[in-house]
Amino acid sequence: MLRPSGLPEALQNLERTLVMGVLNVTPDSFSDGGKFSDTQHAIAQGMRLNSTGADIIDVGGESTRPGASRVSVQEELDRVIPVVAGLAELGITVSVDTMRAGVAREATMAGAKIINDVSGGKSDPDMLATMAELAIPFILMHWRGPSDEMTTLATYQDVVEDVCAELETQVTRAIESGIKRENIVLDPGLGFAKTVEQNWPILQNLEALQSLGFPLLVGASRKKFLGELLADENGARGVDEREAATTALTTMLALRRVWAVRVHNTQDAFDAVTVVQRLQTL
Ligand code: PMM
Repeated sequence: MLRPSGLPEALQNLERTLVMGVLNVTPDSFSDGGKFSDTQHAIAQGMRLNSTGADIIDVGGESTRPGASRVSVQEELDRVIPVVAGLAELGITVSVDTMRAGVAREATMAGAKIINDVSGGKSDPDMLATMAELAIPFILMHWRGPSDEMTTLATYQDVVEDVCAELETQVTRAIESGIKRENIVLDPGLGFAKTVEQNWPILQNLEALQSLGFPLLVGASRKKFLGELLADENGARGVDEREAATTALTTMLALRRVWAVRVHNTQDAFDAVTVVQRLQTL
């Protein structure tokens, strides 16, 4: 299984798909927004995610849901840094979901071990150089534009080929900026500048993404395309009722040996990846 170098030792040798637990410290994220906006609650929730199977806690201070507007740098720092520091102090591996180089730098000083940039270094012109300097794993996601514009950017000739080509271009920029190849993780960015239907061919053709030669992280958890798939006469299935569908995808992703899944329900994901690991080690 491909994995980035520079991970904490405990994660470096795990022979299964890792579970990244989502911890949004924001008042407006689509799934858990508003529940954990206070630092102590957020740290407690991070500990819960960790004790129920999360290998990594992904702390985010800015919502990326479609239509969301930006928060100030100071607001993002105030939300994220105390939570990163609190969890890191407990020995929990933390990644930080940020598009800002300044937040990436401060978060690393506070103990974050991975930076997860949904813009893949496109949003902040200083991000790639900063990541080169920090020299820790960098999750580079496929991204075409900010959340308040992305629904208008979902036009592709061939979604799988175009996503692969755009990721490859961004990887070249990252490497030219000094980021080490072995620190890069790729992510197709499900739901980001993708219509509900465009997510499926990406999931069906993971080999195309894997042939780029990097570890993959996939974030499908509770996303709209699952709610739409499971719609009934009352409309799309609600966010809290997409768990079995999420776990079905986690199982498929583990069978395809992706490096990590980013999920809200860490226990279900852990159980699924553990079952797959057992089957793969017979
Ligand atoms: N999705 C969201 C936020 N951050 N990061 C990565 N690497 N991949 C994703 O798919 C991704 C992400 C949006 O979901 P949320 O609001 O539940 O955090």
